[in-house]
Amino acid sequence: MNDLTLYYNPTPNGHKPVLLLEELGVGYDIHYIDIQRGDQFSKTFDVISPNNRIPALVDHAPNDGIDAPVSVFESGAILYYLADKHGQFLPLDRRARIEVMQWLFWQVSGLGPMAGQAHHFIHYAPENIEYASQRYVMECARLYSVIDKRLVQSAYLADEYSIADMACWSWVMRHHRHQQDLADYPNVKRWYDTLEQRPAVARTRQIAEGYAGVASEVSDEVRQVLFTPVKK
Ligand SMILES: N[C@@H](CCC(=O)N[C@@H](CS)C(=O)NCC(=O)O)C(=O)O
Repeated sequence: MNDLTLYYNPTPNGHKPVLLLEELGVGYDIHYIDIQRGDQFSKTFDVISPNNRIPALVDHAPNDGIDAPVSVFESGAILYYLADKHGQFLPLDRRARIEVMQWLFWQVSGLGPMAGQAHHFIHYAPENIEYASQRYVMECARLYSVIDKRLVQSAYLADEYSIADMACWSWVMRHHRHQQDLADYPNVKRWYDTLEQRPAVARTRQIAEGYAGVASEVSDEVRQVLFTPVKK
């Protein structure tokens, strides 16, 4: 057993910690959470991830002088925890670090939720609500323009390749699902093509292929698990 256990499903938020772990080259075990079946609502997972979402991480050997595991939920917090612990992909210098953190926060509060809602209304909603899907597609377009503008000045979102790029890559890889064409964002396309050449990105894709993700068409049963407003 490795010191790190990643609670995972092959979704954009799930890819993020895999990519970082692959970049770091540290050992980890994957605990697959079948979100279509409702594993995220189990009592044991609720202790690790009170938001009932993947990903989550348990570090059984945090090496911080305290003899207890560290448990982390929220993809951004997991990226921060691992990058900070291993001293990679997150600079120590305060100005450089906040540059990474601002793009990481931008991703977890903006691109992820907006693209996620676009996916929902385009692909999963039981009825077509044009206003909702267009609202989220337009917001995705705005957000892609923001990073396109940033990537005119810099090869990466911060000065160097960092956890902010990893967080954004995992959603940009689904650009067609939120109806974005990378031809409209030449700098995002250049950045994306550069990241696609990284061996850790290829391994992340390969790992994802080994697990069943959320199907592009979901059954009523799965819709009930994933999209019912209140769970007891
Ligand atoms: N803000 C969270 C979002 C996590 C999230 O939405 N995870 C999705 C998969 S991408 C999930 O677990 N969905 C299960 C559900 O909706 O019940 C993060 O960044 O970790």
